[in-house]
Amino acid sequence: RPVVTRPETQAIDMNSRSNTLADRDIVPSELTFGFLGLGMMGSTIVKDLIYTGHKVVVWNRTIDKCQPFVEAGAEVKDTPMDVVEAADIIFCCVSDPKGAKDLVFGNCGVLQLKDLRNKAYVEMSTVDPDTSLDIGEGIKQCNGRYLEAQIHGSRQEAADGMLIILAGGDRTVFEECHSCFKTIAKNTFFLGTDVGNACKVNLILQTIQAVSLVGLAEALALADRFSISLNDIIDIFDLTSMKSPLLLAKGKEMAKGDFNPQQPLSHMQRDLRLVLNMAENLDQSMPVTSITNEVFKHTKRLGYSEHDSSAVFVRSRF
Ligand code: NA7
Repeated sequence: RPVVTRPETQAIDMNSRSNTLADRDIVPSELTFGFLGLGMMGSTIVKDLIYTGHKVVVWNRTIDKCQPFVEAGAEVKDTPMDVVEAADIIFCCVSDPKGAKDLVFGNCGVLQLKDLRNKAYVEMSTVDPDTSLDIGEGIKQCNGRYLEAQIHGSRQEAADGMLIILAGGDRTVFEECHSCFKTIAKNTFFLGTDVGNACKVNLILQTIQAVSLVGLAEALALADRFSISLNDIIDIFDLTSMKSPLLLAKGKEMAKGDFNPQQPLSHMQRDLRLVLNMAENLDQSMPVTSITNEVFKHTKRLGYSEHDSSAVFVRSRF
């Protein structure tokens, strides 16, 4: 069993900017935007929103993470409910469906405000369709408007302003978020007014990614057993029609043993769990995805939860 050290948590660099921001010609909305969750994704997004001139009010469970944003011009509130009071549109970007629901239905959560007239709530945390529907219902019952805006992409893509946004729900909210989405994403899709569709599309894309990564890891582990240079395999792979930016980048990380989290392994396994639950409800057979989930689960047990999902390579080498 390898000795596992936690990956270093990189402090957010408030001065770094994506190269693409200057070309985007962003006219910031005059609305006030709330932001719940200043993890790696949330921080990167909020930093760029402030830079492009948006008025932002933030909250994070670990309050210390808010400090750099106060210095950059954001207002900080004590609870999610306080953020909702102060903002017109509230984004949420936390780790998982449970966290996303806690922030809406929990103590000091969004729904404690009871009347959400003139407020809109945008769920950016990766959640399953049922969670999104529950959150959307809760918001609508209090007269608020709801949009799911799933963010597809790695932490580096977020830093580069190159996310893809998959949105569904209230179209007016989608339009009011235009300048925010233009700041953080290279493409934005509105997938209809039915809540849940955007979550499904996001999880389907994650399935393709997870299954591909496990295939790549197993193939490279076999090459390693033959003492064939992994760099040679990747160079040749680059010349084939199979190449993709993701697999090339992940292959290089596997060859170097550099698992700095771009997309944490725990998030990838969470997505597989959500996908398999959706499939179960439909009696849809997904044998390869099930095995992929087992591989990710085992790699988590080996201590690689907080590393990049490319750390599945470590397990494949056993
Ligand atoms: P991180 O960097 O792991 O950050 C997770 C964030 O979620 C962080 O702000 C956490 O607060 C917050 N969190 C987690 N659970 C809860 C609960 N129960 N209540 C309140 N806040 C919570 O993840 P990323 O930023 O990379 O990703 C966030 C989402 O974007 C994720 O769904 C991705 O799939 C897309 P903390 O700082 O630990 O107090």
